[in-house]
Amino acid sequence: KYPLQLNAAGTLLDGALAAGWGERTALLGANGSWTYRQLHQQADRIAHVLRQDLGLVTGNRVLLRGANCPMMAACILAVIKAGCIAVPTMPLLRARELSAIIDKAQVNAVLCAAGLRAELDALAGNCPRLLSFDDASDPQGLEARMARHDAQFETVATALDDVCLISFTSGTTGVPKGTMHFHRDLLAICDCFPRSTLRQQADDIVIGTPPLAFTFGLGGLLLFPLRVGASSVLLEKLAPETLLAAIEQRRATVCFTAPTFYRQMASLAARFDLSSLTRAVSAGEALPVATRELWQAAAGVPLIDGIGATEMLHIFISSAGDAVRPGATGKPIPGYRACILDKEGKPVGPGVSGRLAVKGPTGCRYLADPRQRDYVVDGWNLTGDAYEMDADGYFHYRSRTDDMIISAGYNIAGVEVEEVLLRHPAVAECGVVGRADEERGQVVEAHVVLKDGCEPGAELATQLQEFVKRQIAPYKYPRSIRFCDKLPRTETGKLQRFKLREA
Ligand code: 3SK
Repeated sequence: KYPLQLNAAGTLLDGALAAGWGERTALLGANGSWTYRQLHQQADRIAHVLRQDLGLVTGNRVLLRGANCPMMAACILAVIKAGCIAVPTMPLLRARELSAIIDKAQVNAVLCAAGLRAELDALAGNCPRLLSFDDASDPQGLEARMARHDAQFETVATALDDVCLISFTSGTTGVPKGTMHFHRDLLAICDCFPRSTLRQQADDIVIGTPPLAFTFGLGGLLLFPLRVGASSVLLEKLAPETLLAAIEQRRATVCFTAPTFYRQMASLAARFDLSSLTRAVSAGEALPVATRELWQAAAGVPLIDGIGATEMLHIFISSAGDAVRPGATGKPIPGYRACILDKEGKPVGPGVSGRLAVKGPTGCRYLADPRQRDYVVDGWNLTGDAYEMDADGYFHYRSRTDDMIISAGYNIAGVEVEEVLLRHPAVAECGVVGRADEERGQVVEAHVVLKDGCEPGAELATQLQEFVKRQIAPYKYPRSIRFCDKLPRTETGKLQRFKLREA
């Protein structure tokens, strides 16, 4: 339904002015806010710098490095508007990881926040042309160059299925993959979940933690609000208190973050006025029922759970409002289809768990990666998640397909044990994995972070084991319990179970 000639950033930015939203607030950052007109002008000036100063041509790749702030947002949009391909990267990446991305994506230029240059400077010979932003004193910096250019740039005519974004994911296994997305994909995600499920409105003020370099954040905090003329608060400092204070101060209406963050915010929520909030989206990890209940009770705002994937660009299963069924992620959002496949790739019916397969307007296209063959089969995207569909068509998360624990012949989903442990008053966070065991093949091992003031030790370990045995089949109880200060997580908040297994 999109025109053959399509530029996603042009559609969003030029479309906003054409819709008369020029004077509306688009972005709120730590140092002030930008209207839609200002965002349009900034992006246009950057696009001129890319094409004229750097000599980039259509299809060139530009690595972006910055925390969530208006300039980072403008850079992403400018790269796409200029017909180039945006390669946003997570702010915490180190030189080695950045170097691997530069090589793999064959990056032609880099736009980097001045405060994050060090890791790229360390690459010396392996970093293409680099311009810093957010440093007004740098005469060669992006802002100084922008000042010499016109605030109007004619959007480069691209095709709807030209690549405009390469998003890297290290996933939970630690081996990075580049996922390529078309111009039409960026608009498709705006026209699916936000319309049917989130019900994004022009007067929304969105806020949240996912980096713009993570497609959860790119969609939720930038593309979705731009599509409807809403406003987005971009936060550089991310802590539960900071997010709660910003919701109160900015009167935010929609929040995007991961389950762990909702859990942490729940214990602090009473100190803040969250009355502006009408929707809270949870994704990035499976949402434990305990966390859903804790947040709802503390903040009075129901959670909209969703599963997405960098490969699929954004959320494809979710439910909101009266359609929510606690314990289930939801149903395929309009535009997507989902089914469960057995080990042979055959669809299974309700009540049987297997691999989740999805089909829709977006899909996986790995950049030069043999794993493409395993991910897309007959047009179905085979996610790495084990799910079960119930008789009413709701999809229930079971585990990552490679995370199923097989102990003495029993299949045990670590997430089910985590659900129970999280209900214990001493447990702040936990991760449950299988540990090799001569007798049982694997045993269930829980890595537990305790709440402040709780004492780790054999007595508490036994209490936790008994607690689990009382609530689910006793063969699932964690025979091994390890207390730790924190759990290994990716920058996007996903638990790295492979690191727990290695521990
Ligand atoms: O990776 C995920 O979990 C995710 C969730 C929502 C939207 C996008 C993504 C990549």
